[in-house]
Amino acid sequence: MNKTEFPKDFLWGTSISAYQAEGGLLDGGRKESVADYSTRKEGYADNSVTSDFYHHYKEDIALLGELGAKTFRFSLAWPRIIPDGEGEINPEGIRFYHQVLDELEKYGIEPIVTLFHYDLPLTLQKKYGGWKNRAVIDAFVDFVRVCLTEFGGRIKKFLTINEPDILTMYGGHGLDFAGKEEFAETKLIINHHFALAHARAVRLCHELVPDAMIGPVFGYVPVYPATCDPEDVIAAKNISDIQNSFFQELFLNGIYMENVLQFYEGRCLPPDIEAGDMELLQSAKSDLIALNYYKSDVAKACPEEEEEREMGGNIGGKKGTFVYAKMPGYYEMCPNPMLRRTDWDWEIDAAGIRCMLRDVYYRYRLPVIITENGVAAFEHYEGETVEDDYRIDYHRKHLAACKKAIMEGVDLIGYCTWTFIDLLSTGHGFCKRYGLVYVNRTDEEELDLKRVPKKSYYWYRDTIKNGGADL
Ligand code: BGP
Repeated sequence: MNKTEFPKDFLWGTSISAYQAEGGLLDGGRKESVADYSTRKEGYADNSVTSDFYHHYKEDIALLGELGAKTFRFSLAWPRIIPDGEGEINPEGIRFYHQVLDELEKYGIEPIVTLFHYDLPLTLQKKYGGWKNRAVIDAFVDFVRVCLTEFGGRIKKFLTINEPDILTMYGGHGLDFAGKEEFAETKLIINHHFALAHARAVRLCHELVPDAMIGPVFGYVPVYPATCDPEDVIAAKNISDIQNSFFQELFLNGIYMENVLQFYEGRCLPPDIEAGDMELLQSAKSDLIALNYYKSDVAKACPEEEEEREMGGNIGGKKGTFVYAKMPGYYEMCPNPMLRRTDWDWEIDAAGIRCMLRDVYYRYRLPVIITENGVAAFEHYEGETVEDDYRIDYHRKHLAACKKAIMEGVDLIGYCTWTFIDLLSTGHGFCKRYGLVYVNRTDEEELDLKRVPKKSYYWYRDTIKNGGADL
């Protein structure tokens, strides 16, 4: 391969998830999921209609075709395929995804499919209390079996659980259905169950669809030390181990990092490791690693006698309102004076994606794919299009950094922008937009849901066409 170019078969793509884009909540036999509750927030749209991909998929995939996308990363909604989470399969749900796959095939677009993107069927939450109960792992594996059997002939890249790291660190997304305290106490148990569910899905995929690839999805956030003071370097390592390496080691190597388990001692219950668990985790060998990248962090040392401070997210998109966490004896997070931030205080850092790619690839030596990368903004459509030059700038710089990582030897097989069409943000309704394609609605009103390609859509189309030659 000529290392100064993107590989010829590079998977240029874009991404959505079911609960954030589909809508059609009770259409076609789908039943409720925890996401249908966790997205109900005063002043914001919920997931009942969102971008209505469920009814617009043909039009949307035609736009994907015009974009020249080589891949489309989406998720299969568990409550659409097995509405109660276990037991009866819903033929209409299966049919819907076959129709989506038909459309993708028409345009020669390869599907990359996430098996769990936060939409746990509500029945499982009510019956078992959610992921903290091992019964949910069995139900998930049965769901995966259905997906592999039904779609394994057509889908050759599967991803297991979206961002177990971000879920464990910050909760939400229905994991705290029974209350934030319960989640805080059981988070390592839930994460252990995610890891077991992942491992069983990997093994099942290898057994049922041996020509497919399967792997985890991490939400990796590189951490820089605030200064070259060795204590700041240790602080950055502390938080990076807690939020990044701990999960990669568990999901990819079946190992628990002792320093991170020590950190959690007294803060929450330990993982409920049973006989055979670690062997199972170690036996499940992933074929690829999917990475979602948005931002980097900065940490400095935090003396033991300081007071602990919880992270406070900037929910409303009012710049400067983010509250940085402080963990005495471990780290204090702080802003990066070298970087610009979005309205939601997410640092814009193209070099960070290169740091991440080199770190992950050279540690695990598996093909990597970027399944999410993008920038959010408040946007309005007035007239012809949306002039999102900042998004073009963001993707151009991040792709250029990816190209450098490829030149440095990283086996990066693809890049998906987050998102294809505007959709519901995980925490901030519809006004926090990431799309290459504007969807005409607001948090308050559904409007006509018209699709309007933004300026970034046309830029990405040209970039795909010339194979990233201008990057
Ligand atoms: C990732 C999730 C996505 C997505 C993205 C942006 O963690 O995988 O589902 O939404 O973050 O986050 P947000 O919507 O909160 O801006």
